[in-house]
Amino acid sequence: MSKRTVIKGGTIVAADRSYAADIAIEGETIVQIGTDLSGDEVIDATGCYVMPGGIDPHVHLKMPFMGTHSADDFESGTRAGLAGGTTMVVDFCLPSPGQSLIEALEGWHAKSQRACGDYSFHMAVTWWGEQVFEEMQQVVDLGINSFKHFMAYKGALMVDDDELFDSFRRCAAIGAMPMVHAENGDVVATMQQKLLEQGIRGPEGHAMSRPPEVEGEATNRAIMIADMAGVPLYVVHTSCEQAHEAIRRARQKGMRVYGEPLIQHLVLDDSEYRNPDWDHAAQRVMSPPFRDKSNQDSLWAGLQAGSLQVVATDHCAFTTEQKRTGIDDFTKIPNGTGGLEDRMPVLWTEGVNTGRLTKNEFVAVTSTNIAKILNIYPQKGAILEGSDADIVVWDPRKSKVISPETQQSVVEYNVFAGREVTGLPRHVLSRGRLAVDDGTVCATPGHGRFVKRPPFAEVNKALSKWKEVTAPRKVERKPENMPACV
Ligand code: DUC
Ligand code: ZN
Ligand code: ZN
Ligand code: ZN
Repeated sequence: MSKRTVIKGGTIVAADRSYAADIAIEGETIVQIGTDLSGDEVIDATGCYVMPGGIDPHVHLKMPFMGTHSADDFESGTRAGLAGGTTMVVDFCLPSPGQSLIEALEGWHAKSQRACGDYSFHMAVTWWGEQVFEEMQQVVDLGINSFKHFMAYKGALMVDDDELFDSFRRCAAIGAMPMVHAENGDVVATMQQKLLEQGIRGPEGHAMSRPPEVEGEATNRAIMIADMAGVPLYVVHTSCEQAHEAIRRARQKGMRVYGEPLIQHLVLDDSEYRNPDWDHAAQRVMSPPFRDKSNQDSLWAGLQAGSLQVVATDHCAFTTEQKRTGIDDFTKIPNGTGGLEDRMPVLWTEGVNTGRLTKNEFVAVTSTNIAKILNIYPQKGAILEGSDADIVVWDPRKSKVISPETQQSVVEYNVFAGREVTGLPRHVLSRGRLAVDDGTVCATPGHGRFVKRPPFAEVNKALSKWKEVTAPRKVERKPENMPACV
């Protein structure tokens, strides 16, 4: 029989309630919740909250992007997550246009072998054709139930509306959920050219080329397409009121549409791009860009009201040297910021400690809602008998000042540097194994496992009032393949 570990003396904080109880773990699993439990080993949780490990549904580890690769790999990225209480991440498998999805997936499995914590993948649809159409079913059979679509990055990753419609209908047929990066890529590309022509070449041009309007429009468009395809929709990195408003309206009509603010957009604003230090501004270049205070207020309100369900990071860290590729041209600055280690402490500090979120809401938006939306609840996202022992013993009095000197990420700066956080993990368990012990990170490379996410049941579909008129087309958008008008 395996060793029995007991977490004693803490208050369990779940998405729906808080209560005092001990937790017994055998192997990788929670086996008992109750009072006065005993075991071979005791983890002291006195004065702490005991919460399900965080899940970050949106990260990019060693992703080939904009001529380089994001700097954190699965080892440093998942270690950073664990250091901050996040026990599972979901990365995006990105086939290059024309590449087999299955071949790309093999590559992603190969590079995740040294992950310290559990992980899953979303599959990106970066091109369209019969092969993609067919392979989407295989991808679902291999444990991936979500397909991401870029409405931006024209000429690289972007797919257009007919491809979105076909892919969304394919998702509906195979029990998968489409996701979108919602920005109007055509308008962004035009704005970028105009700004460069006007001589605006610095990081401030990045935000100017991607105003909230381009995000609001694309969010509305993706929602309309999902409605017509009869499928739920997950909108990644919702950063502004215009996108949030579209999501609210769709939900009010009865559609399953989910919105995912990032911790960066909740607490950092667009004044960062006007910092005279080029490196400082470029380090904060990501898409969508940071917004003004009124948009931040909208995101916080959405988390309170439940119209936005999830807080992620889009962790996609680049070193300053990598950022300098765009020294003369903001369109060449690799897009992305880190945040995996800081998401939970910053959200606790700015959300729970300020009274904007309850502790239970904190657990919902960092873990439980995500597990439910991604169809892995209650294996993940819960402290229940039978759930994986992914657990954070959270000390609400522990403080630190965020600094790149002490972080796990390999990049040499941190967009939250200098910020004091109160509320940090004391212990973190990844499937029963200590990854943070009394504040010291002791994560094990290779311990992380791929988590399969089963397809959604028939009932998990949007309430489209449209009847499907045609089956999704499998063919590539070549003129000779276009059907004749009827
Ligand atoms: N946005 C980023 O900032 N980085 C990675 C991809 C994305 O959409
Ligand atoms: Zn490469
Ligand atoms: Zn994106
Ligand atoms: Zn992303």
